[in-house]
Parts: sequence; C-alpha cells; structure tokens
Amino acid sequence: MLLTRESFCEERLKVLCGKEKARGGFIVLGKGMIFNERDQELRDLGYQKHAFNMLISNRLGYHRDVPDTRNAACKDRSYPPDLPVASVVICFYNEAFSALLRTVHSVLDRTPARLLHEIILVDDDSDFDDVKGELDEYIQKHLPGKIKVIRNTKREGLIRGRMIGAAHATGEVLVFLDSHCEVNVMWLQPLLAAIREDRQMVVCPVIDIISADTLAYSSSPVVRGGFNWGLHFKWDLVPLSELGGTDGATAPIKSPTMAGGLFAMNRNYFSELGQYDSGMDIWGGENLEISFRIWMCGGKLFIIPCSRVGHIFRKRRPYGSPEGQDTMTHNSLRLAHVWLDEYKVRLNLSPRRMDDKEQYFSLRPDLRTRSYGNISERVELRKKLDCKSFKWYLDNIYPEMQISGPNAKPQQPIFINRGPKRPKVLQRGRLYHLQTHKCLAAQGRPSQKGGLVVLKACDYSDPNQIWIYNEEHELVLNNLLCLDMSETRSSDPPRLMKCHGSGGSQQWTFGRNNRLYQVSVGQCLRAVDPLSRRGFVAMAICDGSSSQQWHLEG
Ligand code: UD2
Ligand code: MN
Repeated sequence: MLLTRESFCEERLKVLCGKEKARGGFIVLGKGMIFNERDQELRDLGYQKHAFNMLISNRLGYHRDVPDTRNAACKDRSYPPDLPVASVVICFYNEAFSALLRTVHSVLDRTPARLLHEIILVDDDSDFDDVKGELDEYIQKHLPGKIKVIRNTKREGLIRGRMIGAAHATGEVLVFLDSHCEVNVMWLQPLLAAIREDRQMVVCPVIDIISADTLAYSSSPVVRGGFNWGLHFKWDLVPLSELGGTDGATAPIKSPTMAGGLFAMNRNYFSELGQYDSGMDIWGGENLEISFRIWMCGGKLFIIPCSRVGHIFRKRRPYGSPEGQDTMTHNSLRLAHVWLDEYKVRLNLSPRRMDDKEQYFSLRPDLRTRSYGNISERVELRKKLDCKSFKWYLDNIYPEMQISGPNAKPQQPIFINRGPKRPKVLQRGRLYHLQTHKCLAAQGRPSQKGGLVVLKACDYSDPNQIWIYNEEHELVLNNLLCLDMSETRSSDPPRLMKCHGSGGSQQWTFGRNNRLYQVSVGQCLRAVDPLSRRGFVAMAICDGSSSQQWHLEG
C-alpha cells in the first residue's frame, strides 16, 4: 500500500504535521514526507544548491504564520505614530525561489504599509533561472508597486551588493535582510523607534532560528555579538550588568558586534559612516568591520529584544567565490589593518611568544605576507571621522575580550539552542523490528561516531540495544550517540553521531503502521533485506510494509 497525498493530509491533522510546541517554537514534523522519486530528487537537489530542505520550503509556500517569540512584556508596548519609513534591502545570490519570496511576503504581510517605503531586491548575478526570469514575472503579476529589482551584471558579493541596494534606496531608514528570512510580528516598529530617538543608533533584531532541515521556526535566546582573535563572529551571553535597565526584558542590549545580515540604520548615517569597505569581496568580515567602525567612530550598536526575525542557519555555505578565493581572510586582513592598531600583526612573532597585542597574526602566521589590496581610503575615512582607538573599543565596549583569551571558539546560534538541560526522556527500551524479530543495535562499538546500525538478535541484557526516545524526538543509543541521517544524501543509511540538539537530521517520529519516520529526510526506516543475516537498514519511501514496522519496547 502506497501512502497517498490524501491519507498524508488526513494524518497531518493528527500527528505528523500537527503543530507541536517545542521549546518556544513550532515543529512541522511531517512536511518533508517523500512520496516519490521526484520529491526525493527535489530534496537532495535543494541540499546541494541551497544547503537547506527546499522540498519543505516549496511546500510551505510564500506565506505562513510564525510563532510570536517575543517576551510577553513586548506585547504591551506601543510606538510613536511618526516613525521614519524604511527601505528594506535584500541581496541574493542563487537563492531558492520559495525562500526568497517567503522573505518578501513576510515583510509585506507583517509590516504596516505606511512604514514600508520600498523593498529593494539586489540580484547578485545569479545563475539559476527561477530567480532570474520568473521573479520579474511574479513581481509584475502579484506585487506591483513597492518592489524594485536590481540586477548586478557581474557577481559583486554581498558587501558591494548591499551598497548598490542602498544607493537605490530613498527611505529614511535602511533595513538589511538576508534572502532566507521571515520577519515576526511587530518586527519593524521597535527598530524604527530606536533610530527615531537617536539617528546614530544601529539596531539589530534578535535572530530566531529557522531549521535548515525542517524549516521549523523557533525562538532564540537573547544573546549578543562578540568575536575572537581569529576575527570570527561569535555569540556571547549577555552580562548581567547589561541586562535589566528600567524596563527589564524589553530594553535594548548593547552589543560589541553584529552578526551582519539583519540590521537597521538611518540611511544618511550609513553614508556618513562610510557604508562598507568596497574592497571587500563576496562574503565575510564586513560585519565586524562595520561593528568596530560604529563604536569607534561615535555610533552605537544595540540588539532590540522586542524585534524578532527568523533566519535559515545552514551548516555550510552552498556557494563559493568566482575564483575560489578565500574572501573571509582577504576581508579580515583589510579590516585588521584599518582598525586593529597594535592589536594586529607583528611579523615573525612566534605563537609561543604571543602576547595579547599580537594575536591575530600569531594565530594565523600564514597571513603575515598575504596581500589585501589598497586600504588607504579606509584609513583616510578613519581619520576623517576622528575615530577612537581599538584599545578604547576593547576597554569600553568589549572588556570580556581580554578575559576570554585568544582561543575562544566561534559559535553558531544553532548550538546554543539546547541549553544546559538534557531533554526529557519520553521512553526507554529496545527498538524491535516486527518482521524479523530482531533489535536495532550498533554494528560496531556503540560509542564510535559515524558507526552504522544493524539488526541483531535481541539480547535483553545488552545495554547497547537500549534506546532513549526524548522530547526532542532524538533516538539516543545507550545514552551515548544519536541516530542521525546525512543531510545531503538521503540514500545513505543512518549512523550514530554526537547529539547536536538542533533537530532535523536527528529527529524521528513513530507514526501509524508502526513506522519510524525521519523528519528531515521525509522517509521511513526499513530492513534492507529481512532474510539477510547482515541486518542492514536504510531509509525508504514510507509504504506501510512489514519491513518498515518498529516497536520501541519499554
Ligand atoms: C552571516 C550573515 C550575512 C553576512 C555574513 C558575513 C546573518 C544572519 N547572516 O552569514 O548577512 O553578514 O555573515 O559576510 O547575520 N549573497 C550575495 N552575493 C554573494 C554571496 C551572498 O548576494 O556573493 C547574499 C546571500 O544570498 C544572502 C546574503 O548575501 O542573502 C548573506 O549570505 P549568507 O546567507 O550565505 O550568509 P550567512 O547567513 O551565512
Ligand atoms: Mn544567511
């Protein structure tokens, strides 16, 4: 019996696709179900091209509700009627059509028309047909009026791309977004209100997490931006001294740096402050550069907890640079030479003799001789704006940096999701395969990362056949590793990996017909050849057959 779309939809209402509350977010658990080879191709192609689940993104369509993740106190706030108007600038390169349009529609659906001056889409010379031809057609047909599309005739990268977008903008405030975002309720008003109070305020929303595997939207904790001496952005907990204020959870939070993609700033101030360094290419580093420049040259950078915007966080970047250059390093070098003063390079310094003023090049000795282009205009700009020293910045804006030391690791917001608490255990027992009467176990050592799982004779005394099923929908073997699926190749068999706590590839649900469904792959676990002694298992289209029937025995 093949599962039809109808029976799937029926099921949707019950368990699989039902909105399930989990840690302040909603998980759409069954949206990725694979019905045929076309679905599977679309899913796998999506991962290759975009590094997220395009099948689910397409099925979600261009409009959807997202959970209101704001602190309850934000809901009572009101904002002045005379807020400045915004130009939203979205730069994109080979973006998935559905993700781009959901970004645009979420802005249109959740922004009062009087505050939205325009949306400017900058196509950074994409290669994919849909975001080229079909986009214009769609906009002409469905969105006449407020949307401008600008096409770069060559790939510029997101930094010059945003500058091009800003040059076409005419609203009082610029708001930058990535091309795979969904804005939340009342997202814009708190940002505009802060800029209305002080035109030198640059403000960021809290960036909520949209899972790359399931597209589930969930709340992020309020964290702020930092960086390490490798010049990588990282998230930091907000020190108690910076929390609170007169209005507690809703007050703006001073942030030493920004993540980069999502922020709002007075348009003229953006120009006065020197926009971006146009010598920076494609991706990376511009976020720290503008953060240092804001603080050192008289501005302020804050996160506004009552403004929330979801962003698809991917595990890899799906595109390279035109000539394969490492643009992050190129861009970081430029910023180090303009802004880091004595805290940057001193040639020939061995890492062992490192002192805290020479960490950047000490950590990356290969960089001492690398060229980074002409930076004289940016050095001029720093003089013209009469900016303070990097020491001042560290002492006053990021004193924690001196303590955290040179080896602080970069951190993705996705990993702070789990928090210190272990997820609650829902069930514990053997994973029994009904057809073969065997149990699912590690092929080799259960503690070996990347190891396969196979069907073995059930051994009731063996702890290595004991699985925990928890509230995060993870299956954890012998309290050690999680059952995990490769994100790009759904034809690979599941394996045991460290539990990452961010759902997707490690989320499993038990459905009807005793099936065991993998949420990001959209398929069911089955015995490959029930008669074989080797006991291999793999994923397959859910068909209710006996090779796909499992029971978690407590
Ligand atoms: C983060 C930022 C991103 C940027 C980057 C550092 C967030 C949520 N995202 O990386 O905005 O600051 O750090 O540079 O803070 N794009 C182009 N042309 C290109 C490459 C990218 O237009 O050549 C677009 C891309 O389609 C996307 C945006 O630029 O809309 C950011 O790129 P990303 O999403 O790959 O960057 P991300 O989120 O990993
Ligand atoms: Mn992004």
